[in-house]
Amino acid sequence: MTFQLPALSYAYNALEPIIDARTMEIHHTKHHQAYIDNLNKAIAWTPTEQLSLEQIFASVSQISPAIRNNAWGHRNHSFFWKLLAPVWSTIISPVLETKLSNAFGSVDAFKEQLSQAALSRFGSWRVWLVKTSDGTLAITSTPNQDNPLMDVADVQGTPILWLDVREHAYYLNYQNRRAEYVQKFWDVVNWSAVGEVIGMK
Ligand code: MN3
Repeated sequence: MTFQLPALSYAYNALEPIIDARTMEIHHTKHHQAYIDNLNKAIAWTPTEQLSLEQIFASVSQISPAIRNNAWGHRNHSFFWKLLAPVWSTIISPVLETKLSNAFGSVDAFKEQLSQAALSRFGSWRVWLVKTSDGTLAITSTPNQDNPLMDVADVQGTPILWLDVREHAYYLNYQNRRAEYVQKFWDVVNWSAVGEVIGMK
């Protein structure tokens, strides 16, 4: 199976002024594409070539780091694009607001806790909102391209939302002002998509 870059459901400039068109284009066509190219290169002429992404993840302990990192990079970014929407184009539903408030105190407290988690990590960490196996919501972080779906994750669960805080996600617009990027990120979250994922098992 050869993996291909998924198209975005919005234009590169759709998230301006929070995320600029150039950053989106580079992030999508260079960074995400690179994960896909490296994944296709790593699986070529190996038995893994016959597997779907889900099958690759299911046997993650038996596959090479190159396949593992690039497969997750591909999956994480495909997911990330769906979590974004034009500024204030979606709202938090009452059901979602209740779930977030029950777990974190309030929606603002949830945003604050996830932002703090994102800003307190250095290097290649990812910060996630996950739904754990008992149905509760939790914030956790994973190194590199790892994911809370992996059996090696400290907190395992279904990813609901993650925030890309690598420099390539914001540097053109924000340079060293990562905190400002994290703060403004909330204005382009696709709350409809987040609500849908939370509703899933
Ligand atoms: Mn990225």
